[in-house]
Amino acid sequence: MSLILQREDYFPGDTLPVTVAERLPQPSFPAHRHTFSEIVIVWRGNGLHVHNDRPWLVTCGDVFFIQDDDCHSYDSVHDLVLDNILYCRDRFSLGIDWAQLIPARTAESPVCWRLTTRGLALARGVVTQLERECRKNDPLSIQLAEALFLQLALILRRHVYAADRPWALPEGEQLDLLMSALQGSIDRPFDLAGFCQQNQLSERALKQLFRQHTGMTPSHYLRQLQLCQAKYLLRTRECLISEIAARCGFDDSNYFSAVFVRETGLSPSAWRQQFIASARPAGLPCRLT
Ligand code: RM4
Ligand code: NI
Repeated sequence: MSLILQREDYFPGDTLPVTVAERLPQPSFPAHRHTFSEIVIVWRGNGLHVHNDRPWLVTCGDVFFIQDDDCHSYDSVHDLVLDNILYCRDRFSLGIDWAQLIPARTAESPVCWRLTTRGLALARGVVTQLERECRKNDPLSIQLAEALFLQLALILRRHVYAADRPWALPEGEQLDLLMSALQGSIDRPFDLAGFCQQNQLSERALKQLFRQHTGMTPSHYLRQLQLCQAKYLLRTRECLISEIAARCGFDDSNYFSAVFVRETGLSPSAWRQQFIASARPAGLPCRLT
């Protein structure tokens, strides 16, 4: 494979650290390497992108990080519209640890990210500014271009949404995921370790995040949800305490009663008694569904 794209052919100046090559559309393009790196952001359409021998069907919201020694090509394109953000790391002058920001490929796989819709819109705005700035060659524009590139890299980091790497989900979304799992788990035990494993999240980091935002641990939160549900059922249903316990995630109704007493100061039946005298019509059926 001999095609190597040269900096001179793509960068308008030899000090410019970054430039934007719009592809409206991106035609089929043979396998090649570069003497620069690129970030590819796909805006619309679709096509086959072969990156270091691995094929990806690319479409709107896909982002690829291409290192200079990577090899890639485009094929079977249909109205594929993308921007190539070309950059030369050695020309950057801000003291940024780029390795922390721009993901490097691993031995097994190149890096493909998916951006959330919001991330895509934000990236669009920055790329438009960057594209304008890269046409100028004065020192301030060059610095501004680098700053905009930094902004873009940060936006990508923050708004990545990758089903195969949910640890990269924005923190708010990790929290949403956990909250809804907990809410859906009122009637059964919740296995946080299993949940984290299944969603490839770090249990420690997630617990910390949860505490930061709610002031509780996930298990404390779940326990409170279960107790609220139990109070509601005790008040509105005339079922056995053991049935209510089961409905609230407790296999053992003695244990349920012990927890209930500890949390409310009353046993479940005493708690229910408080409402018996009040307006509830007699003989309310036990319907728990
Ligand atoms: C091509 C194609 C290549 C890119 C060059 C700059 O059309 O997108 O991947 O390296 O442009
Ligand atoms: Ni390329």
